[in-house]
Amino acid sequence: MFKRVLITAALPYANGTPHLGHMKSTYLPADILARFYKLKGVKTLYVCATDEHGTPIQLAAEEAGEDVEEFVKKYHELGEKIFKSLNIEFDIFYRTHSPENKELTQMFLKSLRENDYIYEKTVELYYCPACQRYLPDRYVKGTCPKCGAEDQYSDYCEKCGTTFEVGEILEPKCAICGSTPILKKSLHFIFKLSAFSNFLEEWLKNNKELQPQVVNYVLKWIEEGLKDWDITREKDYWGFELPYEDAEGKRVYVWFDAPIGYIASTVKWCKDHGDDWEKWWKDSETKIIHHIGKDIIYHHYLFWPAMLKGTNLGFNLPSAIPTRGFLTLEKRKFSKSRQWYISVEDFLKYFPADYARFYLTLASPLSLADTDWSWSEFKEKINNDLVGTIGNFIHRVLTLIYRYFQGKVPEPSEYNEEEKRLINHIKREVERIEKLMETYRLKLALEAIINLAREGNKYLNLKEPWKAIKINEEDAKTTLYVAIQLVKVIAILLIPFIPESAKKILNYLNIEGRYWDYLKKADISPNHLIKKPDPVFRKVSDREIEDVRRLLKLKK
Ligand code: B3M
Ligand code: ZN
Repeated sequence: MFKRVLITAALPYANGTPHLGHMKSTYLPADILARFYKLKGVKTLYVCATDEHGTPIQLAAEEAGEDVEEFVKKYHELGEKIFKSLNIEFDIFYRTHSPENKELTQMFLKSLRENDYIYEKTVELYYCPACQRYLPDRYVKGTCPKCGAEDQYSDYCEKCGTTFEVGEILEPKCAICGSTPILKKSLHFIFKLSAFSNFLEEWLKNNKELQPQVVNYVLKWIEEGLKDWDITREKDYWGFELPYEDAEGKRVYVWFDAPIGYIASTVKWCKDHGDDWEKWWKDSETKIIHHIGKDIIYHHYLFWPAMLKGTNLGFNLPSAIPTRGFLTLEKRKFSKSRQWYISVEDFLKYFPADYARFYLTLASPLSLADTDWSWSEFKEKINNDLVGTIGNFIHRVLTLIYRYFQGKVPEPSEYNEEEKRLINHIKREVERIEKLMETYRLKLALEAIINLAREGNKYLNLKEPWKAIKINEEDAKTTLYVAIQLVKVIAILLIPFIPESAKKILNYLNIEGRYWDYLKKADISPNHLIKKPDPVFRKVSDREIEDVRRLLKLKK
């Protein structure tokens, strides 16, 4: 058993703003899980930060004519606002360019070197004399020596799939200014990932919470042989300094300090709240759950556990790493440069945040497969499942109680077979939904909640309390008593998924406080007063769908 849950979501780069695609693969599932554990009363921290170092960010700042520190700060604040607007509720949204992260990163580097997991090596690098800077792989382009394809990155040919070492590509050109780079030698520090092959293999095979689909991939990479990892960049790189006397002002590669940012965010939160960060990272009763998109599997399933292990400082390894595929938009890749994406801001001009959360959850299975955002499906899920099934059931029950019993929950008589069956079924479903949530299958959990509402509607249609009230009032009372218990269950289960709407329903129900106990143990008692209900959801119109579609066309 565990006492604490530390939940992280991959750190967004501080040179762009997260869109609905990022929300579906990473931030929303993590947020739902964090809300779920908090609801259950488990000590939970949900941490994130902007990932602020590296060449792309440095160049973007230069291009914008801004100081890089100002630039990342601006994007940090922008990101913070966007997450808030979708009710992604981090306990802390910190930054990798922070004193805490610097200190921790240097601590990692020192320990790993002391333990012989970091060694020196002279490497050859491209240097652009015109720009007067070293050029990372992606900033040199040339012709593939194997297939002759032009305009390929210096480390990989997209045409024939060959990977290159520095110096192999023909006619290299600086991607920034177009001039021809020269090769320079430099002393670099290399992380000995290869030394962890056996350890990682064991860990991957024994940890039953890791996604089998991903584990199989990663085991194949280990089988093919892990390459050691150059974690050094040159002086003019935007990143932390290496804490070594022989490092001559060289810098730390962004992917080394980025995951350490998870710890730094925790440290900062603990400082601010008088808590002990080591409990969150070293205590065996803490569960650490990283949420990521499928493009950063290598970093989280290999580099990161090896780094943690290699320090020998007693860090826990990740308990689980829920990994999800991307979101396509009407079957095409989200692309900011092609203006084919839905910004959170645009979405919220038309619909409430909960509508995105609801639909994205249904479009986000625990799987590497990409899923699609389609506006017509969005409309269908909102109108049929959220409004037609959930909203309708809740509204029917609340208004009937309000109308016939002046808002007072009626006293039930004896249950018939149907009622006994339904009550048992609800109990079993709550247990099952809890299990689904604990194993990160949020889409299935939400579908099960929708189904509960569907059963609720069926039960009402069968019992017809609006007719029974005239001929058999006792029966109408029992029906509405049972039905409002189901409304309560549904509303509480919905809190992690659609928190704003759930709050409204709970407010009509006039219950508050220890929801999880309320869900599993207590009924809403007879004579309890509910408030006058209004419909919580509204349908999406064809007009609105046309409008948002037009917005996309404009972008194209
Ligand atoms: N900044 C973003 C990405 O590749 C990258 C994640 C860092 S997580 C430590 O999706
Ligand atoms: Zn150049």
